[in-house]
Amino acid sequence: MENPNQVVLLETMLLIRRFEEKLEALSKEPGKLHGMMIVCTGQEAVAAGVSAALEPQDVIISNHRSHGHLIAKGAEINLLMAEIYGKRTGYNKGKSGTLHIAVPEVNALCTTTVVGGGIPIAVGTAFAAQYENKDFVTVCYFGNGAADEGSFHEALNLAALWNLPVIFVCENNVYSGAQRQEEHTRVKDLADRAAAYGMASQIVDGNDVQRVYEATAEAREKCLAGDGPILLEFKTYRWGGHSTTDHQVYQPKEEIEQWKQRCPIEKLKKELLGAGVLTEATWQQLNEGVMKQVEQSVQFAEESPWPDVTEALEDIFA
Ligand SMILES: Cc1ncc(C[n+]2csc(CCOP(=O)(O)OP(=O)(O)O)c2C)c(N)n1
Repeated sequence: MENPNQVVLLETMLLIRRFEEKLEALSKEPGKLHGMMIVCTGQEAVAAGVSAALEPQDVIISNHRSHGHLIAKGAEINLLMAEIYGKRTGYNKGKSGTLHIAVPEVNALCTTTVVGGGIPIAVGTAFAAQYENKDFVTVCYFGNGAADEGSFHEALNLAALWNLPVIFVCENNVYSGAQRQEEHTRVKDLADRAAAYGMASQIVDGNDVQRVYEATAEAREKCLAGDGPILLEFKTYRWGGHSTTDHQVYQPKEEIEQWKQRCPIEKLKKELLGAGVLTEATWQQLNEGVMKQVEQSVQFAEESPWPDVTEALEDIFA
């Protein structure tokens, strides 16, 4: 297992951060974006570290907090931004908007906002891999709240029973909507639940991109050797409210500040500056390059056409 390029990891996290900062800014401008934006600010190391350990053929199933997962898996931000704007050039022809984006081009097969709804779907794609003897794993992203849904328990049980090549990625960001974890379960470490199904699990610092990468790479190897599935619980924190319409009154300011001190981007940046891999000048260049890409994606989206009304009933199954 070869370590990923650390500057690429940093760039991926930075791209996710700047892309979503832009979405937050645009959502405050009248007439730009439709609906609320659900961002993963503070949690970027999970998406970046997980995807660094995956191959193009590996499948991801995402949830409502999806932008980071999609960007890290290789989705192009022009097409993502256009989709979020609802434009014809977006990945799903403007019909998905921010919450349901699928990017089959990079095997990001499904984003579902039904909390816990993606977990059985991931068991399905993992079953397909096993049944057809194909060399790919499925990664399923979900939050700590989703781990209290019935679908989580049924899906994990079946995945373990059938030894399926699926990596269950629980992004434990402390909250689930406005509820803290201790308000919806007495279990402290959700990874403990894997034992109930005879499944392996690991608790990992979700703000350390290298640790995230290593845990996922190891899990992937196990899955491909027929030794799956596994539950990875990444401990992290949601800096913002549940969405851009949430005023965060329930989140203690000191808690947010403490977690900001553990910013995954700052952590890696500091390490790379210390190791001489990065200088302040190359960091500036990286940041400016990322901001330019994000600005270009906005321009692409704004200049793109709206879908035609005649297409409204295309691409639907019922
Ligand atoms: C089945 C279902 N119940 C409730 C909701 C409303 N809802 C949307 S996101 C969310 C919180 C999910 O929390 P968690 O799974 O911890 O993910 P996070 O938002 O923290 O990333 C809720 C309750 C929903 N979309 N689907």
